[in-house]
Amino acid sequence: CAAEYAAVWRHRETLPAKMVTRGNFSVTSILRKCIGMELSKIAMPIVFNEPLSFLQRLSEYMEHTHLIHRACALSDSIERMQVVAAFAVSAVASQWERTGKPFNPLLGETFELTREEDGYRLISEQVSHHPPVSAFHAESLKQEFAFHGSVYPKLTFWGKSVEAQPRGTMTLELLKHKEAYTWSNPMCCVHNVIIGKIWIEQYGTVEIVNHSTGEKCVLNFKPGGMFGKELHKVEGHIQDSGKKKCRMIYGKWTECMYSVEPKVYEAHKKSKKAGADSKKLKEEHSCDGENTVQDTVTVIPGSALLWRISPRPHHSAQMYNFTSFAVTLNELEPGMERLLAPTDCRQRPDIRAMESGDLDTASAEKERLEEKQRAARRKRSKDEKKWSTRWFQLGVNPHTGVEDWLYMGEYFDRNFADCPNIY
Ligand code: CLR
Repeated sequence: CAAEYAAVWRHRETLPAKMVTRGNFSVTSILRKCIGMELSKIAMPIVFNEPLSFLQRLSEYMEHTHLIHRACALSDSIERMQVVAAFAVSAVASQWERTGKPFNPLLGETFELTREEDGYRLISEQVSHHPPVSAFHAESLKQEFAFHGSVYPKLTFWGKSVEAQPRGTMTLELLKHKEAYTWSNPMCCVHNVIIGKIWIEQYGTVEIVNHSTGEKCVLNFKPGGMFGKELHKVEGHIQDSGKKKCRMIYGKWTECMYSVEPKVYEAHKKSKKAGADSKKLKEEHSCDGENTVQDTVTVIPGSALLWRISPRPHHSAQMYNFTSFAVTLNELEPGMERLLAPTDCRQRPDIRAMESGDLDTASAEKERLEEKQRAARRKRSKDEKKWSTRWFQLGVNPHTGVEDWLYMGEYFDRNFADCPNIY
């Protein structure tokens, strides 16, 4: 039963209320004591949040699902890898300019998302609280693909910046091609979280492996460096099972990705070194009515465009820098309320209150929910009972052989009778 709620629903384009700006909220005193600490141990005032749960934020990996559909339709495995690489990069593109802290999911919290128009549905669950672990599983409505993973974010507060290491494996299965690709996401560092101009770096090597063919894509997310010249740049290559480079991939995770033949790439590099003129195509990309950002990617002639980001919605800056996709995540579609699991984060009163601009209620409710969670844990330990997850189970990822949280199915049968009462 795919069409469960409104078949045709125009998703909202704005949030119900304007965001409350952080102003000159004094947090220095709180934060001075916290350098080097794990972020989850620091009680942050709610103005630093964004009205989404971390489970919803993770589902933003799905914003560019059209790329998975495109990969499914390609008959050549190297061509598929190119598009999968673009998908892996696009999955982290919504991080750009985002500095709000999503709400920590409560243990047992879930989030479901069905997108008929994009042909998939997703379910996620908070499977562990200490350490926090979120598991998600997305599947095509026509059994064409599955995309799943678990994220164990390790967050460190460095005074001016927050560093997030999103441990955990992403697995993309293209069922028709009997292929599985795995990778893990790059590091993310948010600079000037408290004051100053914020900027976000994603850096590190992401290795995408096609387990059926042995082909690999190695992507290097570059750190900003001394003068910020390399900021947002992603470069890499695809190699066949014999380790021969067969395609170069380049671009920026904030903007677009291209692929080109290695020969052409090398020739271009040489000519640039020799000082010969390289054709620079400036691309203007406006993200908001107020601040126009100029981004440049030097396009090497002969390249193929793999992916381009869509512009942020109007007034994104007053909506926590959300993308159009993020704006819709906490929306209650008609008929949805009676179908949702009682654990779905759309039902969280603190997030709902923050979304409608009522920070006092949001803060009080957050406090209440966290206390309820602590009380439930104390009771479990007194009764010597263990928490059991509802939709996912700890197992072994068949492709990597590494421990992973695997979806057990049945969520969409909607038998929610034994869901825990967490709100
Ligand atoms: C980045 C993309 C990864 C998964 C991931 C894990 C943790 C997230 C991080 C992403 C983005 C930045 C993040 C972090 C948790 C907290 C941090 C949202 C989504 C925010 C910016 C911290 C705010 C801190 C305050 C002091 C304001 O694949």
